[in-house]
Amino acid sequence: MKEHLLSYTHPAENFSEALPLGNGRLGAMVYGRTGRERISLNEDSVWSGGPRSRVNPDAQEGLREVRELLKKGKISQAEQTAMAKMAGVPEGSRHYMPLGDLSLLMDHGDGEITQYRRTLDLETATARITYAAGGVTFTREILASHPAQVLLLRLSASEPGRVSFSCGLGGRDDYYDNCRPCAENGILYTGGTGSADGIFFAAAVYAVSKGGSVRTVGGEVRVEGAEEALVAVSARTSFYLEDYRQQAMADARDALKQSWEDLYGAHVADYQSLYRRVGLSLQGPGQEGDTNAGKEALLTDERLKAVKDRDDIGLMELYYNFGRYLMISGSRPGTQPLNLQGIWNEDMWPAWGSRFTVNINTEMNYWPAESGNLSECHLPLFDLLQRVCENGRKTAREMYGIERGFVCHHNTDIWGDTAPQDKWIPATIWPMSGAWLALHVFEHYEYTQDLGFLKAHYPLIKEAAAFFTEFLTEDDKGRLVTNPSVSPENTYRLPGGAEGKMCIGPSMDSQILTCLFRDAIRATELLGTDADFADTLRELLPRLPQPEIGKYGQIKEWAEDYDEVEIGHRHISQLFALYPADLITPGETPELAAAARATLERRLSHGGGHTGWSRAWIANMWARLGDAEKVYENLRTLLSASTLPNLFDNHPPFQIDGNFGGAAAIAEALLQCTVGQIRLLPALPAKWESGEVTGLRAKGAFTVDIAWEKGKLRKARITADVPGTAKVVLPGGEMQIRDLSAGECWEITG
Ligand code: FUC
Repeated sequence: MKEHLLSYTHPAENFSEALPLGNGRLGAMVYGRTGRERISLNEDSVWSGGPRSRVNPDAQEGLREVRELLKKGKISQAEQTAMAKMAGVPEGSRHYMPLGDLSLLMDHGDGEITQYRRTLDLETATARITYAAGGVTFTREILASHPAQVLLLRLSASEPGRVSFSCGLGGRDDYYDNCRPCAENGILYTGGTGSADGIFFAAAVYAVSKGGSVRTVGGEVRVEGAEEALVAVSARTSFYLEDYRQQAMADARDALKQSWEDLYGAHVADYQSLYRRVGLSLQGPGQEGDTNAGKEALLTDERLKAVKDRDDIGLMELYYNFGRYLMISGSRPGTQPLNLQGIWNEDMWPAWGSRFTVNINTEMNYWPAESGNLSECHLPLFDLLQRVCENGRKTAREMYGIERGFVCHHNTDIWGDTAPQDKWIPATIWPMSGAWLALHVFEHYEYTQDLGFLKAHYPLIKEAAAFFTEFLTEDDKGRLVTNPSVSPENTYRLPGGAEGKMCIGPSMDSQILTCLFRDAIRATELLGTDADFADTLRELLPRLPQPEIGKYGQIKEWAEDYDEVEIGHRHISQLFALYPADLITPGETPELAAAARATLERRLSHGGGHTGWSRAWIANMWARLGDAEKVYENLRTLLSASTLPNLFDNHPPFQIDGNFGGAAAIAEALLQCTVGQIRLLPALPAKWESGEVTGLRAKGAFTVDIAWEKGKLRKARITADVPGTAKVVLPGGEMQIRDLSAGECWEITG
């Protein structure tokens, strides 16, 4: 199948039914309403307030006390002290905010609306709404252009002179200060998020028409009696530009100097240069009777309801493509990274501030980037990490008295805030996110083999690791452990029945550090730099605790073999080693892999995987364990239980991480890799009977195409970007690819 279309027969009633568009920076949710269209808008730098320094002035004293209290097992006292003396002040980093709503008041009479259709075409990144009113067919096409940096709408009708409407921005009277005509056919809206050192923004709405007239009326642009009209909506902020007002006007005005055909052509060419790098085609149950012509008729919301009772392989294909679509639409070089809602949020006070929650959610957003051949979409994360690093040095010094490196806790914001975010014991004091994010830097290098990138970004890896050379403390077995920390966001039960959250040396921390030290050492070798620092890390590395097996045959989550209070907890941090890391593999650590399986089974048999992102993580873990049927089952549950009508992931509420985690799991079923090893079809579900994937990427800068039929490999092709050697693991054996030169490819036919 070729699944690229989301399709509906009714307008969106709410955000969860509206369709997302984005050019990386500007986001839009299209409701597709007939009388009064609503398109909710975002610009990725519209965040509340300015940068702040929030380190608790009592933090160092608190740190000493908390460490001692934890060592003595006085958990509750330690937690109370930590919240009072270590949590950031004031509480809370900045949050993401909407830009406003574009409304279009359509003037097509009161006739009955018939033949309504609303689609989002992932191949062209274009939303399209058509319906008939009073015998005339009206069409609205909407896209977010990256080349033109505007949201564009084309409105047309089947009869000349019938396109009449008013359009303008609203919905944000709480922070728009000004709205004035800036041209005969354009309005400029300006505002700020309420604080003098915060972010100011400007949005412009311009329109042009073929036939009829365009003029501004009040705070809107009015088009009357046209054959066709184009509307451009732009937005710029002071976060990126000093002359953001001028630029907002120029964006919209200049875009409309071009024809729709040119604008559309440039948009599609730009978008497809990313989207078409990967092609996925799955064949299996649920596709009987589907034809290409009939595909138009498949309604996305109905498929989602039906997938509870029937297989729909095509929907999985669509979900993968949608994940890539969201990545391209929400994260481009130079933009902000994807937050909890990507870039799509219409709430003034969104859930969890729609921030960067960096104890899993932001990282998960980028899991499919490299394998999905969207490496450059990963870059905004490193720009944010740069800001985190700068602030985090200060936090390391002021909060922990550590002069080297940087630290960040479980949330950050557009300014790269690094102080503990809130007062929530299961999450707040967790100094590991800088370390986890730094792993993404090295991962980007591993996939691209871009030494220039590694050189430029190596300081992030180095400083993330350097912090821990001072922060780690010795446990009673002489091992090096974090203190204080948490196993994100879980609660344990002490033998006496009391509960605890904060602890010394949770398993995930040691796993993250094992990977970070390994990557940092490797980076120094590749760059021929910092030999002394590498030696320090080589000494510390063997002293980090390794994953251990507990009384249920599970991977221990904490240093002690505690029970969890909520056995089916959504976080499965102790399996970081299995995915995203590669410290546990069925081939190399079979006992730990069996324990990882026991851990997953234990979580799942107690209601685990109840949030979308958790379900998606679980699917990835099953893929790593090579359990194809469990991958399938969990992907299907992700679709049936945690997916909203517009295909957005549902926490609940909407949270985009599951979309990316789910997309990553689909790729993970088809291809897994470490540097030097490429596994083809490692967890191919039986129901993906036949199929093909082209353009996936593997570490070592390889591009991989795989075709299979009735569950058997039919053909594979591996192309090297740079000279390379790798072991290829096939379903039935292994082969060695030796010394491919740049551009050369290796093929096998099954
Ligand atoms: C973590 C998760 C929650 C949610 C929040 C944004 O705190 O435990 O489930 O995803 O981030």
